[in-house]
Amino acid sequence: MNPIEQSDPVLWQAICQEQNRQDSTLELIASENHVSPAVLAAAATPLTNKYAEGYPGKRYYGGCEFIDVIENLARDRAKALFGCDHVNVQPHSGSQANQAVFLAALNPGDTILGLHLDHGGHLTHGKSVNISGRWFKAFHYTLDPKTERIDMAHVQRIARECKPKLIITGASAYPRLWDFAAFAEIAHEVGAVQMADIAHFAGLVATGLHPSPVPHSEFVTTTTHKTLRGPRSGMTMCKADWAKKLDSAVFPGLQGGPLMHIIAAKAAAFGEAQQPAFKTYCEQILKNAKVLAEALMGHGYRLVSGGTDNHLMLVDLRAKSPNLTGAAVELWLQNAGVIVNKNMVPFDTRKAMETSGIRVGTPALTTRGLKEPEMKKVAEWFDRAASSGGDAQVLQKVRDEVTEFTRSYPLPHLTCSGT
Ligand code: DSN
Repeated sequence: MNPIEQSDPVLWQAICQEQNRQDSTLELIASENHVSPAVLAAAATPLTNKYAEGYPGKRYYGGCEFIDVIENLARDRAKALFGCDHVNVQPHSGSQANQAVFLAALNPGDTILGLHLDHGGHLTHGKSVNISGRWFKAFHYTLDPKTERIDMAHVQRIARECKPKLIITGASAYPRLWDFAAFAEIAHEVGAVQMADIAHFAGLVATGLHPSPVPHSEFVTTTTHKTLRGPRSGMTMCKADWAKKLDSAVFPGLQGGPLMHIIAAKAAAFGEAQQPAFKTYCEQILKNAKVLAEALMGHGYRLVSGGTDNHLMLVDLRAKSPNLTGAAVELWLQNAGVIVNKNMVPFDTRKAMETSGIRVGTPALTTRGLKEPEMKKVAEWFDRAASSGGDAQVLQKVRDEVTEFTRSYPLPHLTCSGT
């Protein structure tokens, strides 16, 4: 029996309900994944008890001799995976991984340039409501209206005009590859440093399936829980000459004690990512994404930029039916057991809480073992739910089929009973 079950049945029930939800639904949120039992186990260790402010060999607390081993393991594995000069594995999240770069490389009021949030960028890349947009003068590049891809001539023009100190690459809803070398050329021309936020496609970079920004960017940040399939957390890599400033920015600049149980889980995930099986997994993510994209287009959906080169795609619902909104479809799909998030499409006329688009990705379903034939089924369920007009009977029928289907792809988890 799990100790929580005995000591706190109310909490245990909610945990089990969430676990059962994950087990019985299809996770198509592009930024989510299912960690391995080893990563899950590492995150649930007594390392959570330990204060370890500082870095290996230079701590502000006694008793850190094994903590040092663990943090060094995580660092060494991350360096080997990405080929970077230096890495800080202490950021608690992707946002803090990015903030560490801001603190290391910028002063308040400096100018930054990143992809617009409405075109696939991220909140922390200069959105006005985020600290990155409040404390810095943020400019944004947008996608080409025809190709819906990044236009390097447009980026160069804006960079020459606004003269940023930092150029941010990477996105949370961009289905195409990034040309980090071309960005580096522009950055060097205008005297900026480049920060590549590879949170979404870090697993693809680690396995050589997406161009790496490491040779071209002063800083590379990532979350560790998306395609990299580690615990919910972040990390920041940099060139050797930024190492000291980066480490001071993370601690004591932004954070206090590191979450050592999560750093252990990162070490476990990075160890898994070094295995040949992880490359096979990432290759399958890409194959699945291609088949899912084709199948969705076959059902009459338009994909932003006409397809995908990575793990995600943005479905523009308007081609299917002009009145369909992302908010409605997200809810209908949820009722059918298919979990997605509404997302603005480039040049969307609807707002972020409504949207004309849905973002979908294949990392989590690929972890569960789904392959190309199953992607076609998933597209069919997506279409039946999205075309249902919210009809409860149609949605329940899909829900029953999805529940039955997921029984063949069980997730390794805690053992829950009585829910
Ligand atoms: N919220 C994440 C995503 O879904 O892409 C990015 O931080």
